[in-house]
Amino acid sequence: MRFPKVYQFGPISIPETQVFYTSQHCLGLVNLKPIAPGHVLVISKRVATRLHDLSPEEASDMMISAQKIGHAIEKYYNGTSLTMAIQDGPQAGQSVPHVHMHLIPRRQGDWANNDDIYDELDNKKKGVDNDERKPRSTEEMKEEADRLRALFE
Ligand code: AMW
Repeated sequence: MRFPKVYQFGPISIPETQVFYTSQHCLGLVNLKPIAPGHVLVISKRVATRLHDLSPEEASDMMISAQKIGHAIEKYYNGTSLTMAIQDGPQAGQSVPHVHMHLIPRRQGDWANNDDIYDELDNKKKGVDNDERKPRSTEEMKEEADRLRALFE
C-alpha cells in the first residue's frame, strides 16, 4: 500500500491531491481560497520564507515554472492576461511564511479597477472580505488539480 505524499507549505501540510505540477525545485498547487477562477500558487519544494532564501537554481526554476503554469492556466481559464505576484515578507502581505508566487488569469472587466486585485490578495486589507471567503473542500481542490495536471502530461 502506498501512503499519499504530503508537502509542506510553511506550517501547512498540502496533500499531493492538491499538487498539479512538479519540477525539480517547485510545485504548482491549487488554492484553498482562490480570488478568481484559476488562481493557483507556485511554491518552492524546500521550505524557505523569502525569495532571497532561494538558491539561483531554485529561483530560476520558480520563474520557469511560473511561465509554464501561467501559459497553461491563462488558456485553460479563457484569460487574456495574467497577474503574477509575490508578497515577499509580512509587510508586503505575505501570510504564509513560505515563498510563493500567485498566478491569476485575468480578463477584461474582471476587476472594476485593475489594481484592486492587490487589495484582494492582501488578507489584512480593510474592506476586503478575505476572511469571509469560504475555504474549498479537499474534493473540490482535488478535482481542479486533476484537470490541471492533465495539461502538463
Ligand atoms: W500570501 O497572503 O502568503 O501571499 O498567500 C497565501 C495564499 O495561500 C493565499 O492565496 C491562500 O488562499 C493560500 N492558502 C492558504 N492555505 C492554503 C492551503 N491549505 N492550500 C492551498 N492554498 C492555501
